[in-house]
Amino acid sequence: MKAGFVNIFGKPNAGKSTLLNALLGEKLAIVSSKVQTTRHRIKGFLTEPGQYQIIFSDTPGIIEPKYKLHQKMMGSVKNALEDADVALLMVDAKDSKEENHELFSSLRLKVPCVVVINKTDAVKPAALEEVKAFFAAQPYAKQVITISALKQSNLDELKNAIIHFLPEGDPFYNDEDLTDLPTKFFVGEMVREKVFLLFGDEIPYHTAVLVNEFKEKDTLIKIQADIIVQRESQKAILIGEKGSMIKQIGSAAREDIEAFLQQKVFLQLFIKVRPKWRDNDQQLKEYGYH
Ligand code: GDP
Ligand code: K
Ligand code: MG
Repeated sequence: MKAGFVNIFGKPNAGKSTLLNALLGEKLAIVSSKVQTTRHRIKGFLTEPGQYQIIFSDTPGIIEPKYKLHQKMMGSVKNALEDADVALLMVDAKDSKEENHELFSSLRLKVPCVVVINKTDAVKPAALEEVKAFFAAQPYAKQVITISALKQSNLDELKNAIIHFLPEGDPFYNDEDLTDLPTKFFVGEMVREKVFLLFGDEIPYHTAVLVNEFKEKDTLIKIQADIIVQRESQKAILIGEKGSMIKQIGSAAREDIEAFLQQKVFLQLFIKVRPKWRDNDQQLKEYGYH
């Protein structure tokens, strides 16, 4: 049997989280068109009993840290660099090849690397061939595969390549497990995603979500979560006129959570102001950024 860690690296917005979800057929990682949506290392397991267990990790896009939250984010990337058996180096086909090449070289990975050129649906075939040839010539590229994570095209080819490079070994997790993170984590992420989708420029980067209560009550799951922001003015924006925005966040998040849990949910959201939480070790820990 083959088993091991396959970690996805790349610049912000390459499509790493979209790929994880597409490979697993389950929405584990939140997705938005904004950079730095993903803050954690998120593992998802793909198991074919007796044949393979692939432990995928989605990671935050690689950036220069500007505050402590960023440092924690890049810490999780570093961990993923250390335990990879196979690395997927993901590049947006529309993005600068040279910049991505510089990043991939700087990672100095010693494990087999598959360069995954994503967003084939958004470029012309000739341009794609050029990107493909460029990466095929790089010493770190064991293989180059072009996909569209969004349209789910060519994922089987990618999966076969991964299995080919995966080491022999026993499975690390039970066949039926999908992830090692608690349900509560995903619930918080679904709320956070709505903030990324509904609000412009700055707000999402000042926001964290803390799930305080997760209780099964008869046929319903009761969830209470706090949305944390840094300033009173941000709180007012999140609440919106007569509560219109918080209502939108709540109903969109509830829909996703119900689909994920396959159960009816009562979701209660509060907004709290915690100045400078992004640079406060204790608060970062409380909100799940270790
Ligand atoms: P990450 O930051 O690398 O995790 O990227 P995301 O998965 O969050 O995706 C960033 C943006 O790119 C989102 O708007 C996605 O819908 C979009 N995206 C991801 N994969 C594709 C793709 O194959 N084609 C196109 N056109 N867009 C994609
Ligand atoms: K993103
Ligand atoms: Mg992501």
